[in-house]
Order: sequence, then C-alpha cells, then structure tokens
Amino acid sequence: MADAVIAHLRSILGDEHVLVDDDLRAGHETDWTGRYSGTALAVVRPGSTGEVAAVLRHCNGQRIAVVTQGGNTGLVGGGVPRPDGGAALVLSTRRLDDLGPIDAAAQQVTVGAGVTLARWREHARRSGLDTPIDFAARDSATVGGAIATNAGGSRVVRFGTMRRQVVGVEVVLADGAVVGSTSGLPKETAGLHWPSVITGSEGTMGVVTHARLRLVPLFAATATAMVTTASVDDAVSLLARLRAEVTSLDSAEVLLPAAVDLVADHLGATPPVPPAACTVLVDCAAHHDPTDELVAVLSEAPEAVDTAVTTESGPRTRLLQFRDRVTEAIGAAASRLGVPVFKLDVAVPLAALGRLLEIAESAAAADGASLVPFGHLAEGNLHLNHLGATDPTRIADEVLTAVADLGGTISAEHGIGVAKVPWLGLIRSAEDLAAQRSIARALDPEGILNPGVMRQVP
Ligand code: 2HG
Ligand code: ZN
Repeated sequence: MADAVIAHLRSILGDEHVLVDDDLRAGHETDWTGRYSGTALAVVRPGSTGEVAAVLRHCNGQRIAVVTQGGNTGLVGGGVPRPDGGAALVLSTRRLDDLGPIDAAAQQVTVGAGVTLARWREHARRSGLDTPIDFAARDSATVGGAIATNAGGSRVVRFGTMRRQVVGVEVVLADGAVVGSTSGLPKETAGLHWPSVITGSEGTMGVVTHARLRLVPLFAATATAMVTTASVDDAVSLLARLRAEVTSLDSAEVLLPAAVDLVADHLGATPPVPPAACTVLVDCAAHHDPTDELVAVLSEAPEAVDTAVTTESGPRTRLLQFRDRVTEAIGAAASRLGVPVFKLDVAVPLAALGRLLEIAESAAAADGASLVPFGHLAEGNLHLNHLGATDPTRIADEVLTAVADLGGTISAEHGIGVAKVPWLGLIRSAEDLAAQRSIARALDPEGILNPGVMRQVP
C-alpha cells in the first residue's frame, strides 16, 4: 500500500516534494531536543492550499495519519511522528511561505503558514510596523506552528499570546474541505470563529494554510534593563510596580542563577550585573526614548538590587542574549551530557511562583538532575529545564501535581503534544476532555490528524 500512496502523492506534488530517502526525512523525524522521534512514511511539502487539500483527501481516504510540521522547533513531541504510531506522513508547511501586502490602516497582513516569525517581522518592519509575537526560535519557528501551540514569547505582557493576533485563518480539514476566512474584518458575527477553534489545537483539527495576523506599531526606541532582586517574590513586586507605572513595558523575563551561569559559560561572557537570587530583563519600547520613565521607577524600587540600563543596540544585545540564548546553552549542555534535556513549561499565579521554584528544586535534587529555570515573569510562566534527569516521569508527576494544586497550568505556551498527555487530567475534568474529543472527531472522524497529540490514541 505504501508504494501506491507514495505514487499518488507524487502525482499531486511532483517527485521533489515527496521525500522518502532516509537522509531527507531525518531532519523532520526528530524534534529539537532529540527526545521525541519516529519514522515517517514520507515527508510531503505542498506548495498551495489546493495541494494540502489533495494530500489530506487522499490520506483521509486511506486512513493515513498526518503530522503537520512547521519549523520543527516544538518542544513537546507534537510535530514529529510517534515511535509507536504506525505509518504517519509528515506534512511540512514550509513551502506555504507567501507574504501578502501590508494593510497599514487595518494593521494586518495575510501570510502563509510556513512563513517564519523572523520573516513575518522583517516584512512588517519594512512597512514601519512590527509583530506582536517574538521568541528566540524566530528564525525557524513558523506562523502555523505558533498558531497550533498558541505560542507566547516575550511580548505577551503587552500584546497577549498568538490567539489574540489571529484575525482570520484558512484551514484545510481532514477531508480536504477548506474553511475559514482571511478577510480580516475586525467586527463580524457570522457563526463560528475559526481562529478560536484552531488556535492551540496542535494540528488535531485541521492544517492552517494561511493566517490573517494583527500587526503593532514599530517603536523608535527600546530601553532594556537587567535588574537583580534578592528573591523571586521581590521580582514579582517589582513587576507590579513596572506594570502600574511604566506605560511602555514590552517584556519582563526572568532568569534564575543556574540559567544565568549556564548562558554566561556558553557565551564566555560575564553578566553585566553581579549575580543574585533572581535576574529580571525588562524591555520598554515607545515612540520616544522610554529610559527616563524606566529609570525613574527602577531607581525608587526597593526590590532592585543592581541595575544596568541601555538603549544602544550593541549593549542591548549583550543584555538580551542572556535570555535569548538560554535554550541554545541548554541544548549544548545536554549534548555534552549525552542525555536529552527534559523540559516542563508551566505557569502558576504570580503569588505562587516562589513556592513552585522550591518544589521544582526539590524534585530535581531528588532525581539528581540539575534544574535550569527561566521564563516569562509577567505570566508566571517558568521553563523548567532538567539536565541529566534520570526519571523524568517522576519529576513530572511531582512538579505538575504541585502546579495544578497551586492553581496553575501544565503547559503555558509549548503545548501538550505527546509529552504532557498523561497529566492533562490534573487540569481538565474527564467531561471536559470528552467534549474536546467529540469536537475533534466531528472535524476529523477518521482521527488522522496528529493522533496521540493532546489525547491518548484510542
Ligand atoms: C523560550 O521562552 C522558549 O525561550 C523555550 O519558550 C523555552 O527552552 C525552553 O525551555
Ligand atoms: Zn518561552
């Protein structure tokens, strides 16, 4: 059967866009961490919505599982085939990379799902606008992937997550039907709002082919501060002060000492401020230099132990790289150890952030793993990276149970993928999960779209 399927896919896409050789498939079969991988029947690279529809129609008819993949920067195993998942096709969206004209008056643009966040941003900036979503994987991560996971990143404090940026979507359903709209009307009450149905559905409801996205002003000046505090609780009260008094607040990121040390070693750079219990990186962006506004608050804040502030591009990069390059530093450390990193992406109410860290430290210590915590302060979102973990399941049991007890979530922005499925019941009731399964089944009755992601394979 496999040969007939490949032959049919080739007749739709042409030989060069159906990759079957081991070395061509390899980069699509393993995730970034090296923790999740499986074998693909083939990797297909459709170049239009019509081609995506034809591929899905065929797979639906033949009951072949389809794993949609953008830049393959996912961290929860949702974008690569499962090791035990049977024959699955990887559908790469990378050729859906068209950039529509910028609508400056509406502050919107339509782009293909395979456009990277970096290209979306360059495109917006060429027209004097900017993108509301940004994170370190911007050169590879795609718009489609960011929609699938409801990605966040550093600017959520100002603009919200990806969900808020998706004004319209064009989506191909499992049977090849094309639904949604990219007209971008800011007001419309005419049935289901497809961006709401699709965003965060991790490739289980349909394949996004195009998205109409919100743009934001491109600010002329950005001031960046690295501030240390004596505790996580102090960082949280500093955040409250910044939110109340600094109108240009654009991001507030947090690094714990293990993250600062690791990235400093990796970069061969000394942190610009002396080490302390907690380091906060703050960006303020405005049409006029926001330095005075920021410095006025920081100089009066009792929580700020040491502070470095700059608006110049070189020094700003030197500060920001301590946050932007942590994931890369962790990847390098994991390679040296020869053990894939184990990542948890959790969020708790801000008042519980300190407690969460204590629990995470003790779970890591009991395992013998080293914990590298950092994240997005304003959302109470910590990325708990474990190096050299021996029993990741035990760490996850302990930490995710505590997260749920603290009123938090087991995934803040990376998604559930396959990694967090066993713990979904901690934050969603059985009825809730059953209702979600019914909705997915209505759109994908054969269950071909990303089986095993967000739910157990039946
Ligand atoms: C970030 O905030 C990403 O940089 C990656 O969400 C986090 O590597 C991680 O754990
Ligand atoms: Zn993050």
